Amino acid sequence: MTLCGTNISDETKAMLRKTAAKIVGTPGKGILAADESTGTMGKRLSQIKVENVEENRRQYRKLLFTSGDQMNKSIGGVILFHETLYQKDDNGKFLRDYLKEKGIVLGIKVDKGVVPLAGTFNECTTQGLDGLGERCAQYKADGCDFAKWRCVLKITDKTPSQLAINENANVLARYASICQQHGIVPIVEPEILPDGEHDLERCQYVTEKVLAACYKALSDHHVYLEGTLLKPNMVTAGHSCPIKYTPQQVAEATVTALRRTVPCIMPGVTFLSGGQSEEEATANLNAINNVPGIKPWALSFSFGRALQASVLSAWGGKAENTDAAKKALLYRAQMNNLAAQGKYEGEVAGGAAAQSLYVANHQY
Ligand code: 5MM
Repeated sequence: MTLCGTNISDETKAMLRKTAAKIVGTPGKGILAADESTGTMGKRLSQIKVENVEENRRQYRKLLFTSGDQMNKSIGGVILFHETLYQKDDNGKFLRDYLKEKGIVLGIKVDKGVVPLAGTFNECTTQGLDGLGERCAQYKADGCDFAKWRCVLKITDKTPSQLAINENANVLARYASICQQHGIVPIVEPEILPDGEHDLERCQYVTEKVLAACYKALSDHHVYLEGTLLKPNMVTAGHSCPIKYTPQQVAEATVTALRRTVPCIMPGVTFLSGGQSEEEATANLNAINNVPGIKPWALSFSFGRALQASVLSAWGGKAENTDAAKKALLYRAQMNNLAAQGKYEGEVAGGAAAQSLYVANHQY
């Protein structure tokens, strides 16, 4: 007979549960997704006219990780890109140690990016399984206790195809199983892109199908759900949909999709922001936490763009702006901390936080 988590020891299971609890177990805590690969970082830096070289990426990540002691009130974990894990400051201190000193859990992006899925209408899967076990062992030894793997699905008249849904669910489950065997909590991220004219109902339908397939695959691969986290899209209408929905409608659709598909034993849902403006993502997260009725998981954030857009814009690559940029990160983290508890009351409109961060066909 095969059971959930049969291939890992009770000790490993306890370790995985403890890690997940450290990341999202305190109400309001979420994740800073700072794992932009070099190409994606180039896009972020070009927006502020900063050259995409290792030194600038090092300066920027150091800024993020030294933003202040209050960081760990809102941020339970930070996802790093491989390069960042091994970068040091001018005194030879690993940047990652600034996070560890604050009790923030280190995460690492272990996928190797999206590749075309032949025979589909421009759909994709995510590569990186080769050598993943060895990489996980090394990352664990170097201080990482959780990992992230992002798959991408697209909504059009013809997609997502069943092939894309199944393939991406399977590869996420394989990745999750390998991580757990190395004592690493896998974040399962099946991102449904917001491109298109589709309405909220269509996004909800597709999200339910995708999540249901993911949990079937995770079960097939005996993944220990208590030692995982889920990083889904919020259920939103397509970016070009003429109908505008309220945060309450988004929240109702999102929580319904989760209730229908995500086992209650899974500890935390950490949403991606998916090109929403910082304020929009925060307001939607807040509404999600205020949907009445049973919500057995932590409902929190693992934002990339929606935690960093105003930081990048405040920094602008200039040393004299470092303090302002750090403040911007702490502020956004605090707003999302409130939202993850359903206590966010909005903020002064019109700043950088209100600007859309949507990028068409955002595959990196
Ligand atoms: C932060 O960006 C993450 C890594 O992207 P790459 O493909 O460049 O390596 C990305 O996976 C991110 O964590 C998620 O898309 C969520 O980010 P957003 O900006 O949607 O919150």
